[in-house]
Amino acid sequence: MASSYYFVIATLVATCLHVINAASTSDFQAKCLSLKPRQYIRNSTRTVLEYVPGGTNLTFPDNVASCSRPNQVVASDICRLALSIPTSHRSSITFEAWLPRDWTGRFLGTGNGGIDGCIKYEDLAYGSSQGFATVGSNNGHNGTTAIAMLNNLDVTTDFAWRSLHKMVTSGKKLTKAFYQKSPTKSYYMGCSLGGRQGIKAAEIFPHDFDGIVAGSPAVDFNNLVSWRASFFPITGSVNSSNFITADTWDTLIHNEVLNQCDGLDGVLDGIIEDPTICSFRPEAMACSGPTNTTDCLTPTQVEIVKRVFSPFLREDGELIYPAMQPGSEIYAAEKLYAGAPFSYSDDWFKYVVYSNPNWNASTFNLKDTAAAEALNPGDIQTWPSSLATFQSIGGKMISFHGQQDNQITSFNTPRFYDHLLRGMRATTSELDEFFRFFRISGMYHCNSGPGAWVLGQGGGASAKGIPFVPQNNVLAALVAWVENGTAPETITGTKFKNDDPTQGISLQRSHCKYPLRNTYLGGNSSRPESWACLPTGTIEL
Ligand SMILES: *[C@@H]1O[C@H](CO)[C@@H](O)[C@H](O)[C@H]1NC(C)=O
Ligand SMILES: *[C@@H]1O[C@H](CO)[C@@H](O)[C@H](O)[C@H]1NC(C)=O
Ligand SMILES: *[C@@H]1O[C@H](CO)[C@@H](O)[C@H](O)[C@H]1NC(C)=O
Ligand SMILES: *[C@@H]1O[C@H](CO)[C@@H](O)[C@H](O)[C@H]1NC(C)=O
Ligand SMILES: *[C@@H]1O[C@H](CO)[C@@H](O)[C@H](O)[C@H]1NC(C)=O
Ligand SMILES: *[C@@H]1O[C@H](CO)[C@@H](O)[C@H](O)[C@H]1NC(C)=O
Ligand SMILES: *[C@@H]1O[C@H](CO)[C@@H](O)[C@H](O)[C@H]1NC(C)=O
Ligand SMILES: *[C@@H]1O[C@H](CO)[C@@H](O)[C@H](O)[C@H]1NC(C)=O
Ligand SMILES: [Ca+2]
Repeated sequence: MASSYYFVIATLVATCLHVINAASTSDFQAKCLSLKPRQYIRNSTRTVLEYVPGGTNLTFPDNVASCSRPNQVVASDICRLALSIPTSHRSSITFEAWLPRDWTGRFLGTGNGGIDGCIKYEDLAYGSSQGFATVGSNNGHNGTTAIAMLNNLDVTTDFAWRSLHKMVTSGKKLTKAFYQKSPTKSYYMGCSLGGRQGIKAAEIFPHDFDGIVAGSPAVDFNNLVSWRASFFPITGSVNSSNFITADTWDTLIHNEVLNQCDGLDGVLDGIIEDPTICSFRPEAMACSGPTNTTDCLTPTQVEIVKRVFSPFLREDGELIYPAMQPGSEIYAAEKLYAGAPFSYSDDWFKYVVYSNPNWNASTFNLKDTAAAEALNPGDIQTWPSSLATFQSIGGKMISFHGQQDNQITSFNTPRFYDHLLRGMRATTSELDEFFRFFRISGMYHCNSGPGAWVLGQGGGASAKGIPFVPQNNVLAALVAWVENGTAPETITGTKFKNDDPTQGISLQRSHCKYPLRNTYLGGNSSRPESWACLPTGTIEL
């Protein structure tokens, strides 16, 4: 009797819950479809307004192919809104808001990459699944080239900063209209160009975000573009006699880098914990005698490798951009050392700096560097010497950088950190009050690599298999810092076996806050407790 009585009650409760759930789903759907964005965003054109149930594999038939994002699985129930919003009489942004049914009250802006043109749908899915009202934009143009910037400074300006700001101000208005409540806190997350966008926002629109994750930031952008352009004249074209093939970079050179530097941290694991202490000597691979084999380098090739790993300097020896860090060669060879113009730099000079599609990347030299710097198109540089306003209103920023980054040398972020220290006349512990930088060993550009690289940083790496908690997830760490005052001391990254969370954890490491260095204490090196963050002794604290 009793058991069937309870069964009836349980069934009734379950049915009621289901009805409540169904009712709120249809309410949410109705609320979604009744949103009138033009009331809030003047002159905007609505292209999509739809309720999307969690689990839907959404397709984007109009998204340009070069963005390589034809579809996205949506993790949780959302109201999806897409708009075209003008930014001038000759420019506009494509804007998306993914407004979750289970809203935490938080707002999240997402960034872009390269010289895109591409909405990061994976970050919209990630943010909305964690309860953020999440917005993204195409940064003012579509696709992965800069052709749209040719003779149109408005498109360049959108790319440099205006698209993000427009996206945030529009996104906050729409979030408030939709939920009838302003967001409680506003966050940003981006990597690479997206890291730069976050730092630029902190500099010129310090009220836009309460918290910013700025990964592998493309700061000092003009000089970054020149540094990347500098490799083609160094390597020569694929057909030149001393061209170093991707195969040679992959095997011969990368293996020699590991041979010289992997063990400096006490553990032979393919991870160079701190590449700043790796003084790589390519001479070790020089052919002994006139042999022509793939097992050694000619004298000219030794010089090429040396130049690749040297700082990029002006004629008077002043630094333009720091050296590529060793450990990145496998993937750097695919783009930066491919014996062809690096497309992002090539486009920037052709369509933005010189407005000359016939500009020839093989002639790149220091005059081009100076021209790009002097022009600073759309004020894209992003090299603030102070973020005092952002700090004074309570803003918090977390930066991270993969220590085997193959696209933006990780040596540039310590340089930026030191630039802020000097500009703000701060000590590291003073900077720590609002800006913390974590060096992620064994991570390539923004994600992947031999190290413990899964940190909840978005970009498709999302939060694969890791909990949304401050210790393991950089976005959760930012939320805890902003809302609870708990600042992260370390960020624990995870490496899954074969990068597949279903196969289990292969390694975890608690990455240190700069300028501390992860130091091996002994024991199982795949466990975080076998390492400690210690002062390097080479940096004045
Ligand atoms: C909206 O469009 C009108 C007419 O084209 C224009 O005059 C006005 O400046 C635009 N407003 C905004 C905010 O873009
Ligand atoms: C989503 O749909 C596309 C085709 O539209 C398909 O290629 C892809 O595998 C699907 N993804 C999932 C996870 O089902
Ligand atoms: C960019 O693509 C979107 C579709 O994803 C389209 O609605 C928009 O008009 C395009 N923008 C430009 C400037 O071509
Ligand atoms: C290199 O040589 C191949 C075949 O000889 C040719 O097809 C290719 O265009 C050349 N590439 C460059 C960049 O000169
Ligand atoms: C090595 O030998 C091959 C084939 O004989 C030749 O094509 C290549 O140019 C030589 N490379 C160097 C660096 O001398
Ligand atoms: C670029 O300049 C190089 C060196 O002067 C020359 O060999 C090459 O043909 C030029 N490329 C184009 C596309 O004009
Ligand atoms: C919030 O702060 C308290 C006290 O500093 C700390 O014990 C707690 O773990 C923090 N909670 C979160 C979610 O960060
Ligand atoms: C070391 O730690 C890793 C990660 O926790 C674990 O998978 C592995 O089995 C451990 N190795 C030994 C020898 O205990
Ligand atoms: Ca190592």
